[in-house]
Amino acid sequence: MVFGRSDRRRKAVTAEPVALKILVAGGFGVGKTTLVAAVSEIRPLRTEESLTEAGRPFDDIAGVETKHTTTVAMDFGRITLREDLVLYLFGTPGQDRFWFLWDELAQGALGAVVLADTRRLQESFGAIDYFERRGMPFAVAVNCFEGARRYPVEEVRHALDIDEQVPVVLCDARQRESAKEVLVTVVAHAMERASAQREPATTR
Ligand SMILES: Nc1nc2c(ncn2[C@@H]2O[C@H](COP(=O)(O)OP(=O)(O)OP(=O)(O)O)[C@@H](O)[C@H]2O)c(=O)[nH]1
Ligand SMILES: [Mg+2]
Repeated sequence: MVFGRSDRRRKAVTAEPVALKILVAGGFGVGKTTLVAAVSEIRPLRTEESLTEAGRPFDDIAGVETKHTTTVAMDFGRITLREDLVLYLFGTPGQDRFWFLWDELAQGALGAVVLADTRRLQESFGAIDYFERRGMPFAVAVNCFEGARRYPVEEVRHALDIDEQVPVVLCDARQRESAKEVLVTVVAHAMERASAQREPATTR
């Protein structure tokens, strides 16, 4: 009787999925909120505020003139990649004046997606610097906006001056499958890096 009960409990414990935290970062208006909403299986939490006339001197909407709102705290969503692997997604605010929130959002994260728009690559420099400096694994996802010229990933890598090991992929942040692929890339990259770091250094 007792054995049966503990056995059941053990089963329940092993069935618990692994939960990982992933950041969705990048500059202003690159599609972070869009990506989280596209993949989330729960209604995503958003913290959008209207872009106003008063904010015009600070909010550079050049290139994203159709944009009316901006994230002021974070986006939050969840996606089950496999039955034993759940990702919690935290989208960062894109504007410089919200940088102070990043350290809190980044705590405990396994890795990050840095979204980039090839028409405004410089928007995502700050996010790349941030993760490089902290040694947090990240992948760059080029969000292919309609009307934007397409560049080969190697050209984007060169323009962003990022390491060869950092994955660079093309995506459409509005498409669930495309956004999911980006997340799989980040998780795989972070896992690879973690296992490489665990391996003992080779002796020369
Ligand atoms: N055509 C096209 N439009 C997109 C795509 N991704 C986002 N958009 C649009 O671009 C605008 C910006 O998207 P958001 O998801 O709000 O960008 P964000 O990175 O969260 O912006 P901030 O939070 O203000 O930094 C929105 O109007 C989206 O509808 C895309 O892949 N293609
Ligand atoms: Mg946003």
